[in-house]
Amino acid sequence: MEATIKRAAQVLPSKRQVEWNCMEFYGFVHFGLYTFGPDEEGEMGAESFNPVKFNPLQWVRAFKAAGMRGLLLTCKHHEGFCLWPSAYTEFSVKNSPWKDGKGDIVREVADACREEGLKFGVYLSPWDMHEKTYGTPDYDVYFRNQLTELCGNYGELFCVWFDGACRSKDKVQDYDWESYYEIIRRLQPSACISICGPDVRWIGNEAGISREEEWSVVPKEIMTTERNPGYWRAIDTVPNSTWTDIGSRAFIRDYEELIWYPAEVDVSIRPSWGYREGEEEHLHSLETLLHMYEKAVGGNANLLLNVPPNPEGLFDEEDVERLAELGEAIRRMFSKSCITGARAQDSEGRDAGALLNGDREQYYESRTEEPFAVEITLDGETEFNLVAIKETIERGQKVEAFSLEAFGEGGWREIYRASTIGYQRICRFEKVRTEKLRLNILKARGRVSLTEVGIYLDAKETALQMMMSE
Ligand code: FUL
Repeated sequence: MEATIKRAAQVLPSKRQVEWNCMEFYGFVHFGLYTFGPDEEGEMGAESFNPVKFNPLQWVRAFKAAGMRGLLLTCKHHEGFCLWPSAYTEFSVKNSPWKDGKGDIVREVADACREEGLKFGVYLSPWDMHEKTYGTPDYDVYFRNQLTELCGNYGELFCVWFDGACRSKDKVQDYDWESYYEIIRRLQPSACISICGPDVRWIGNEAGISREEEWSVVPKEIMTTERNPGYWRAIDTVPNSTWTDIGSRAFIRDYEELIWYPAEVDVSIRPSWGYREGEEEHLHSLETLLHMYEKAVGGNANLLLNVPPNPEGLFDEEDVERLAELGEAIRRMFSKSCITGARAQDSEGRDAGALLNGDREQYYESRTEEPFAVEITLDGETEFNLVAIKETIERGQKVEAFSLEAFGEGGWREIYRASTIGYQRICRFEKVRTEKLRLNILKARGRVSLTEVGIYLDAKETALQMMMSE
C-alpha cells in the first residue's frame, strides 16, 4: 500500500474528538440583539435586549425531546453584544433592561443544561462589529479576556465554537489563534475547539448537506485555511472545507501532513440563524430534517441544528412541535432492533459477536489487510430496512468501500453499497426478509476495526404517512 495511505490509516482522534463524535446530534441557539429586530450592520443598542419571558428550560427540554445531547449558545455574535455581564465591555446584558441589568443569560442557560443533563458549549464570534479595538492587537487581549470568562465561569464545556465569518472590509484582524487555543486547553481540557480550531471542521455549507464520502483524516492545510476568516471567497485556489473531496486516496496523495479533523453539519431549522418574524411558516419539514439527520449522523459527521428564540426569549410553538416530531421519528428509526439471538462470523470463521453487543469498548478487527466479509445469522427469517455500521474510530478510519448482501432463494443479493463508514454509516434500503446478512469490506486502508452493526426495521414511512393523514 502506498506510504500516504499507510500514514492516513495511522492518524487517530484525540479522546475529546471521540467523545464529541459520540454526541452525534445537538442544538444551536442564536440569541442576541438581532433577535429584537433586523440588525445587519450591528447598530442596535443594549436597551433593545429584553426577553421578558426568557426560560432556558423550555429550550433545553425541546432539544432533549428532539434527541439532542447538547446545546451551543451564541454568547457573543457578530454584533458584539455579550449575553453575560463581561467585565471588559459595557456592551452586554448588564446595560439592558432585562432583569434591570443584573441577569446573565449564559449562566441561566448553562444551569438549565446541567439540570436536564445536556452538555453545554459556547460560541464566541471572533469578528466583532462593535468593539473599538477590532482590527488592532488590543483586540486579541479583549478576546482572550472574554474567552477566559466563558471558559472559567460556567462549568464544563463540550465545545468552544469560533466562526469563520467576517464581512468587514475596512478592518482586518490578524487573530492570534494559538493564544486562544492555549486558554481553552488550560481551562477546558475536554472541550473541542470547533470551526477555526484544531478539533472539528465546518462541513462547508449551511444548508445541511453532507458529503456522500466523508473522511475524518484530511490534509492539515484544511485546518490552516479554516482559520483564515472569509476564506471561502477563495474557494477555488486553496484547499478548504467547501471542496467536494478532501479525503479520498486520490486527493490526499499530494499532501505531506494528515490530521484527524472530523466534520460538523450546521444548519438552521428556519431560513435565518436569528429570529425573524414570519419564518415560523418556513420551518424545514420533518422529512427534510430527518433526511439531514440521516445523512449527517449516518454519514460520519455530527449535526448541529439551530433554533432561534423569539424576542420574548422562548422558542415558538411551531419549532417546539417540529423538534418533538423529529425526536419521535429518530427514536422510531432505532426502536425495532433485529439482532436478538443473532450470531456473527467473519470469512475465516472467526467469531465477530463483538459487533452485536452494543458495547463501544468491544470491537471486531480483521486479521489481515485483505478484503473480508462478516456474515450475520439472525434468529430466523427477519424483516429489516436499515443497518447502522460503526468503525472503531479510536483505531482510525479505514473503510473505503463496502456492500451489504441479503441471502435468499437465488443466493446472495446486494442491497446496499457505499464508500466510507467512519463514526457511523446509516444504510437504508428497500425492506428485505432474510435470515442472513453479509457485510463485505471491499477496500480499506489496512486492517479494519468495527464496533457495531445494528439491524433495524424502521417504520418511518408508515409513521410519516400516518402523521400526514391526521
Ligand atoms: C456564519 C455566521 O455569519 C452566521 O450568522 C451564523 O452564526 C453561522 C453559524 O455562521 O458564519
